[in-house]
Amino acid sequence: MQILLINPPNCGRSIPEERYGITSLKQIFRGEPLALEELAGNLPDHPVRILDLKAEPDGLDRELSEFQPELVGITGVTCEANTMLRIAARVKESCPATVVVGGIHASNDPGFFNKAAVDYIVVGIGKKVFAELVCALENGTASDDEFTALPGVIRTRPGQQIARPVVRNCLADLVMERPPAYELVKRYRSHYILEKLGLTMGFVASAFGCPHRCLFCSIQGQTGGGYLTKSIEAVIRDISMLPEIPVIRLVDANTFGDVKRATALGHALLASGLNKQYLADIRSDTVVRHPEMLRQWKEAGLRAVISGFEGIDDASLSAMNKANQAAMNAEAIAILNTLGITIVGDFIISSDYDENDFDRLEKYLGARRIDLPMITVMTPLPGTALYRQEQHRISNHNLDYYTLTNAVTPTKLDEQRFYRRYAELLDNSHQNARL
Ligand code: B12
Ligand code: SF4
Repeated sequence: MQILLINPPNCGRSIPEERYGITSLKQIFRGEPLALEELAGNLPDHPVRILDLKAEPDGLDRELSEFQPELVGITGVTCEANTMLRIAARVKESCPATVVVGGIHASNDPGFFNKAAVDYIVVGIGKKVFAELVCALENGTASDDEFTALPGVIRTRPGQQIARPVVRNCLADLVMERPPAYELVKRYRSHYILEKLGLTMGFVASAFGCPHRCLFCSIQGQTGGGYLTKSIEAVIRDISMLPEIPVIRLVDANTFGDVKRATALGHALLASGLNKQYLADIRSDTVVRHPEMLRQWKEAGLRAVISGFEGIDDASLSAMNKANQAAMNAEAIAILNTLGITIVGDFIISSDYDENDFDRLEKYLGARRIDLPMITVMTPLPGTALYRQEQHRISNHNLDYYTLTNAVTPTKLDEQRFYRRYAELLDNSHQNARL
């Protein structure tokens, strides 16, 4: 079966830009569509192509007419969901392919895709079940009920309610014996650069899900709440498949969620002689409890960590169910500074922020060495616990704006003032930014 896997173009809309001409808050990121490479890696018996519209925004029509796919898979985050539907509709207009959507938005809010242009929605890790779905479609014998019996697969029924299936993924779903098909994005490689360093960067997944339950986070929808790790051999193998690439971003939500295994992985990276630099996500409490692990990872090549500090006081952390304290954040920053590990620090501002709140965060960032602060606006992403709590307050339901840089609930400050302060905060905190 001819299979085309599509990564949507950079999209998402910006209120500060559209209403107030503030362009600095719109973020453009680059990176390979690892989700699609993982899926393709488990389809060895089929001709598969990946179309990355982030690298090649005008490629859709050409690819559809040249390749004539029989099945199209589309991935995407929440701010890309409307675009995913537009791509699906374009596919249906131009060929008779079956359209399947998956990824973080489909996993958290599958009902959104219950539309005529979409045939199947895949909830969760998807690597194993997607191959099973392809097989069943190719055989052409399964009934709708049999398709729906595939765990995490939903047959769309536009106009009717569909329920989110209860999916709790397990290790077998990672199909880790089959590596990602990195070769399918070879033609796009030069696009996947870490601009700040001018270096090419490759993505490797070493873990899925997270053992924590932060209120705003959509990661739980990916695995059904579980935390699953690839074997150390599989991680080393995947990194080795990117020999020309000096920087590896471990794209896990939480690379260090199992400390024993993370320590073993650090040892293996050091012993492997791969000689790469790594970027990985870690919680601040893990840094504080296991500084020796970070020291060892630094030796193995850990250049930078991405850490969700999120708030600057215990009250805000507790309101987010972060299960962490401000003192942990402060101590982790000090440890990472001492170890010489670059810190990408995530902070979340709220639409309830007033002048005083902005002043406090600005002062906090000014007083600490956080090399690259990333500041987002608290966003009730559909499917999250925060969404269930805040849905009555949402004033903007257009998912194009769910980029985490727009306020989708009313701002306490005058809206223009809110975005001016937000832009100033970002500008000031990025004066000496480095990675
Ligand atoms: C790498 C990454 C990126 C890369 C994406 C590369 C690309 N696709 O082009 C870049 C840097 C471009 C990026 C951009 C953004 N990102 Co991002 N990103 C990530 C990150 C760190 C890893 C994603 C990943 O590659 N995982 C590994 C793969 C293998 O797993 P996966 O994506 O879940 O895919 C598996 C399954 O979901 C499933 N699946 C996925 N797609 C499909 C499709 C089909 C058909 C099927 C069957 C199955 C399937 O199969 C895959 C294999 O098992 C995640 C956090 C995380 N750990 O998940 C955030 C994350 C996905 N990003 C997020 C966000 C918000 C963004 C941005 C809006 C920017 C921002 N403010 O952070 C932009 C959006 C882009 C835009 N403006 O258009 C959020 C999404 C939240 C949400 N619900 O929307 C996340 C979860 C981080 C967070 N802050 O919470 N991101
Ligand atoms: S620790 Fe990070 S990945 Fe885990 S639930 Fe919280 S925000 Fe999400």
